[in-house]
Amino acid sequence: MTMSNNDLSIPVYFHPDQLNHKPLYEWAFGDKIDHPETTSRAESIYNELLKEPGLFDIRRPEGYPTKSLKDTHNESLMKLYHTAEALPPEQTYYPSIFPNREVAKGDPTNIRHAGFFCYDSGTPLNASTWTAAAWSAACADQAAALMETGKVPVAYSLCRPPGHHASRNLFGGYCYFNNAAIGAKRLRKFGKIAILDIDFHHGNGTQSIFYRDPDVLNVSIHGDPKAFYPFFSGFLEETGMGKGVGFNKNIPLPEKTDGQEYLKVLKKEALSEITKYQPKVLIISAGFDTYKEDPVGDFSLETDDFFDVGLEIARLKLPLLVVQEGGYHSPTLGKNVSSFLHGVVEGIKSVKNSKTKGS
Ligand code: SP5
Ligand code: ZN
Repeated sequence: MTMSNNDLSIPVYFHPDQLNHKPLYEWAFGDKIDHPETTSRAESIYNELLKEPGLFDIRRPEGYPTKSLKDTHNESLMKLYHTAEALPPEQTYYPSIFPNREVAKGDPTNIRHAGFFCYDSGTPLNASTWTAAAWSAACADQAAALMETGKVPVAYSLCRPPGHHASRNLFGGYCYFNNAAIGAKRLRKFGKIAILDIDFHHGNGTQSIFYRDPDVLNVSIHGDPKAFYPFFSGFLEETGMGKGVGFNKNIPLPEKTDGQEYLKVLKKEALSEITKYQPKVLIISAGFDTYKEDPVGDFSLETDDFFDVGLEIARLKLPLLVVQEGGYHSPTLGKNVSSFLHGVVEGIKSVKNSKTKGS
C-alpha cells in the first residue's frame, strides 16, 4: 500500500545544538548504567523523518524562548543552568545532596546546591545543558507558535532533552524544562487546552504545573508508580486541587501492558475524557518508552501499535501539538515516532474524507 500524503506535511522542529548535552551514566538502584538519554535517540528520529521530505518539513527554531521559559519556570532554575555553563567542558555534575526543603535555602549560583533544584541523581548538568534544554524548549514553543496561526492541523517538536518530569522549580527524570507545559501556556490564550501524556512514566512535572488549573486538562497513561519511576506520584487519587479538581486524570497500568490493552484504555478512559472536555488544542507528551524492547519502560507495545495510537488520537479532530518525551531503544525510536505520525496523518485524512462524504 502506498500512501499519498502530498496534501499534508508535518512541520518538525529540531536544533542541532540539542545534541551538545551528553549525560554519561546514571546510578540506577545501586548499579552504574550507561545513561539512557543519549544523543542517538534524537539522531534516530531525525534520520527517520529525513527519509520522507514530502511528509516531514524539518525546520530549526530561531532564538531562545526567553519569555516562555519565564512563564513556566522560576528564575533560579535558569540561573543554575547558567552556573553550570562554567563547568569545564569534560565535567558532568551529578547532584547528590538533596536537602530538606522546609529548612534549606538554595543558591543557584553555587553548583554544589544543584540538589536543591532537583529531585533525582540521574539528571546531571554540564556546560551545554542550558543550550540543549533551551533549544529543546524552543522547539515546543515555536511549534506552538505555528499552531497559533491555525494553519496547520499538527506540528511535531523533536524535543531532547525531554520535559514532562520538570516542574516550575525542579528538574529531574532527564528533564530540565517542561516543553509540553511551555507549549500549553503559549496556546492557552485561545481557550482550554488538554495534555495527553503517553510516555511510559507519569508526567509529574506537567501535573504539578497545572494541578490547580481548570483550563488545562492533564491526562496521563503510565506504568504504575507503585513499581516505576517517578514512584511518588501518578496515582489514581490525584485529581487536581482547588479550582483544578477534576482536571487531572492518572491512568496507571500494570507492567507488560500490550498494544491491545493499551488502545482499549486509551480510547475508553483517556480520549473519552478529552472529548468531553472540548479543548481548543490537544498537546501530546509523546514518549515511546512503552515500546516492548525499551530498556527503561516495561510495557510491550510494538511499532505498529504506535500507528493506531496516533490514528485514534487524530480522530478527535483537534489541532495537535506533538512534543517528544522519552523512548530509549534508539535503533527503533525513529521508526516508532514515524509510525505514530503516519497514524496521525491517516486519522486526519479519514476525518477529512468523512467530512467531504457527509456534506
Ligand atoms: C522522560 C523520561 O522518560 N524519563 C525517565 C526517567 C526514568 N529514570 C529512572 C530510570 C531508572 C533506570 N532503571 C533502569 C532499569 C534497567 N532495567
Ligand atoms: Zn519516560
